[in-house]
Amino acid sequence: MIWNESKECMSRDQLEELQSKRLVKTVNRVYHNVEYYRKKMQELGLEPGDIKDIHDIEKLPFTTYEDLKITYPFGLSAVPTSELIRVHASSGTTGKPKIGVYTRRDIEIWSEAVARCLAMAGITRDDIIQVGYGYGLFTGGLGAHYGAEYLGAMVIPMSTGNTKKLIDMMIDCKATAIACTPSYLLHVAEDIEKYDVLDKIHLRTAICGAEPWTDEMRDQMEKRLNIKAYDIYGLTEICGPGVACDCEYHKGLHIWEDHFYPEIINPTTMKQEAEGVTGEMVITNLTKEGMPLLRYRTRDLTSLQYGKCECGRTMARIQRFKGRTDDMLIIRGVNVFPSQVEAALLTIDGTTPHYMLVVDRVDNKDTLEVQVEVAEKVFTDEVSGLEKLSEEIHQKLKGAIGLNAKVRLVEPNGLEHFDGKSKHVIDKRKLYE
Ligand code: DLL
Repeated sequence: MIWNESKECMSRDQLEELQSKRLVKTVNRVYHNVEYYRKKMQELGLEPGDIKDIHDIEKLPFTTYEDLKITYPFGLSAVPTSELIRVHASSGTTGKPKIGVYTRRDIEIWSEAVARCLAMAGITRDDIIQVGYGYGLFTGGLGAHYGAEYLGAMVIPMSTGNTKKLIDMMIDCKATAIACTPSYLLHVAEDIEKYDVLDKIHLRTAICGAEPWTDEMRDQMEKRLNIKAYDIYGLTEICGPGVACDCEYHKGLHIWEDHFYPEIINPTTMKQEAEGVTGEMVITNLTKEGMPLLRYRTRDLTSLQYGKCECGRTMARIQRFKGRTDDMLIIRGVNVFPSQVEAALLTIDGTTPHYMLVVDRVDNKDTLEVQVEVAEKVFTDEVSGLEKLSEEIHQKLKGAIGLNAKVRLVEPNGLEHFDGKSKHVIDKRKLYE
């Protein structure tokens, strides 16, 4: 279902006109209200009048995590505190959290953006949706909650941390949809199988995001739970979940370009890349009042596809994320993303998507150990079966990442399972730096 047809399906010409108007307004707002941005623009010899339409965006300065740290917590706010009604934060990998602040209108726009995503996943006001993202500073819980209410669906605000209760409520309330991280949904699926209650659940749809996942993982979840699973993207700095989501054709995530202007840049030259070329995604807030960011470098690696989708939407599509620039491991000179390992593992029968890459440096040489949790049915097999599986994983990984990794099979539930964002890397080399 299309929630807001006049926006989601508008012609590219109309969209460009709207984006131009909104960019000019945002640039004026930050220039006059945010000293940090005014200085950044002045350093480039820029005045608001130099930005006349959306094509002038390349003249504007980038915003980075470093800028957020310098201005932490409210230095990029463009309105007086009396107009702000909410703050969210995401733990940065190092140092200060990444903050987002919101006016009442920002919350309304964000809720509508999430409602568009939920509608795209086929969720309606007749649905009962369990929100299994964490509630609190993290944007996942409250973001999905407000979006689902905006749509008119009934929300069960589960949060994370108690899977048994979540499954009990899922059965008792006949929940038809769930919003949570893909790794948590997997954990939920395993417990549903463990308690043997698959025939008691009414789930049809899952809306998963907050971390990278693969088509192989989608296939697995859809089959195990007999549902349709959709990918939702967002980040605290821009607003939270609901920046983009994929439709039933799964050909990329439609980004709501009337609010969030996307660019792909080459992170080395900092120049814009053409359609279809992978690079770092940069997003500009076109309508945010509380803390509008100009050309925010997300560190997420992907490409953009324009052109009308079969679903009728005209909004650009973000292709599956390759990872983050700060996720990329360089092992013996080879670039490795955890998502490549995940995709390879999921093609092998008997493995699970619970895995950990342990990177170390021994005698000045990088080593990689891939720990993989195996499925219950395999674990009860004989040793020879496990040896064969280990060798199969070794070969598949070599094909996928071009490295000889040491494979260590781990018994079911032997690795940590996450109910929020999952972690897949232990890089011991960093400990010595
Ligand atoms: O993760 C917001 C969110 C909540 C999105 C719930 C979707 C669902 P942060 O904690 O600020 O915000 O983390 C943002 O998570 O830059 C990506 O690297 C990653 N990420 C978010 N969604 C996806 C996704 C929330 N669908 C960071 N696929 C982003 C891949 C994702 N990565």
